[in-house]
Amino acid sequence: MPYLPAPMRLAPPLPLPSRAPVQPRYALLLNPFYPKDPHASFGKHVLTPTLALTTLAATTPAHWDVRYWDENLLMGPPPATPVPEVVGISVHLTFARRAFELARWYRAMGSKVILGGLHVLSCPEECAPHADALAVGDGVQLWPRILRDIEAGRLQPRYAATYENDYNDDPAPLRKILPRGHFLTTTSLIATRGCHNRCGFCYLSTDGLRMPYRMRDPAQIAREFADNGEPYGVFVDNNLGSRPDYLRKLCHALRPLEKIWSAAVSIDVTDDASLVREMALAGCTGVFVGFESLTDANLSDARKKTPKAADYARRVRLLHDHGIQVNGSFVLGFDHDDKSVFARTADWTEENRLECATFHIMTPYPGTPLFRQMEAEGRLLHKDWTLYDTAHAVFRPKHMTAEELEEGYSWIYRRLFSHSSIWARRPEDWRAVPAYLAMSYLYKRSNRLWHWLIRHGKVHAVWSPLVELSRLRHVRFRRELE
Ligand code: B12
Ligand code: SF4
Repeated sequence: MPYLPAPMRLAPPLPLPSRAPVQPRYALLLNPFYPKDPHASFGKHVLTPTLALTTLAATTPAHWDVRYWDENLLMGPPPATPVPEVVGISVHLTFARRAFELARWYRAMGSKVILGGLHVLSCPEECAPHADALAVGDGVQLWPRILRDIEAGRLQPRYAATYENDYNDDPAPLRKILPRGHFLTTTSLIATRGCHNRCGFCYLSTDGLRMPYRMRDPAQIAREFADNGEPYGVFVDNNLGSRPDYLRKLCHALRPLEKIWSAAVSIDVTDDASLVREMALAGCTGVFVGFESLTDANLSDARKKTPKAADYARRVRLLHDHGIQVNGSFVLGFDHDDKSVFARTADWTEENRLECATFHIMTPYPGTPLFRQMEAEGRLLHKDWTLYDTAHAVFRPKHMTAEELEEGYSWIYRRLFSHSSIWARRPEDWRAVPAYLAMSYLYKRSNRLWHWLIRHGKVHAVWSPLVELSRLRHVRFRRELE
């Protein structure tokens, strides 16, 4: 069994509710605990913070005191005193149960609890009994309205907003509320929302979610990146490459910063080699690509508009030739997958020297076309959302059993994190090999170290020198490319 200490598995116990008085105009924003998958690196949970809470913080009126607590930083349960007047909790389906527990605890102390986030959007009825008010959709528009209504004593049970306003009107996230030392970088950036695709398994195809592709002014993004003072930024956009013309403009704005960054893009970003070159020159050192499957029939079942799987290898090579590492994301358990999918996917990942790969057991998120299909076919095994974490089989696959799917998932992670696989995937350019090996071993094979670093708030201190070295190496590489 891989290393999984209790603090990575179990939420911290909550003490008895405090009897202290409620502190007016104090709002606490919470990211609840979720159990970690021991097959993957613990590092990914402290790579960079979600922007949900910092974005809300930026919209909080100046006369409110706003604070942040992320239970996944292993600093214990959120503070009970002073008792906040308002507690805002971000709810995803995997940690909905914990979010409800926290809501009960704070409500017992007299706080008003506001629930928002993806799970509130897809399952509002389930969330409603646990909240004084629900925020369904874009919190940037809703949070200040909710606080105003609380001040005026007219809080409504439900607020709703779509994602159709001008994205340039959103304020920059308030990153200064974050405990910097606890993240590899606090520069999570978001330049766009939405995606040109609507894959049947993706939360973007949730009923009622209206999110056209919206883009922010590239100059504003570059300013945020510069202002936060970190050498490395992570774009948390669903797909930074949905509009190549926009990505090109963004790259022009980022290039003078001489910083490095990574982003999720769909593989069609490689349709135009000159765009890949612009990305490299602007500091892109890694992309997270949702290949999803190497079987075209699976991709068309999912309604993903994507190049043929046979062309993936050439496209990966184009990214590598520009010094861009590839973290491939694969979904396992599609209807055309049988037990051979695990070895085939692992072999392909090694043959094409993907520096990193992330695997997900196919998971039907409530409200999506995939969920409706599985429910109609009677293939859902249960609705215990805590297990809807892409590490468990929650449906009956077509060509294997649920147990075989989970075993295959565990096997493929073990294989990809093995010494021989790490070595097989080393870059062809020998100058890049030492840094690749150092990063791979520290990221993939050091969960004990990660646990220690997270517990002691040392993530930033220990990783910073390595990140700065990567930046300097990339700046040299850019000079050669120019
Ligand atoms: C950063 C990130 C992470 C980080 C941090 C996660 C965390 N919770 O701390 C890391 C890398 C650790 C991570 C891990 C995982 N993640 Co993740 N992650 C993201 C990512 C890329 C960005 C989140 C973000 O910052 N969005 C930007 C903010 C501004 O948008 P938002 O979160 O939607 O918030 C807005 C509204 O929802 C609302 N809102 C949100 N909260 C609240 C609260 C209140 C009070 C109010 C008023 C409003 C409000 O207002 C905000 C502004 O509009 C998203 C994809 C995406 N682009 O959103 C996936 C995503 C959230 N992750 C996802 C998944 C599946 C996972 C994993 C399970 C994957 C895995 N197998 O490892 C893990 C485990 C986490 C878990 N168990 O939940 C899915 C969730 C799907 C679902 N339906 O629940 C997403 C949507 C990706 C996807 N395309 O499928 N993730
Ligand atoms: S390409 Fe990715 S982000 Fe876009 S809809 Fe499909 S899964 Fe979601």
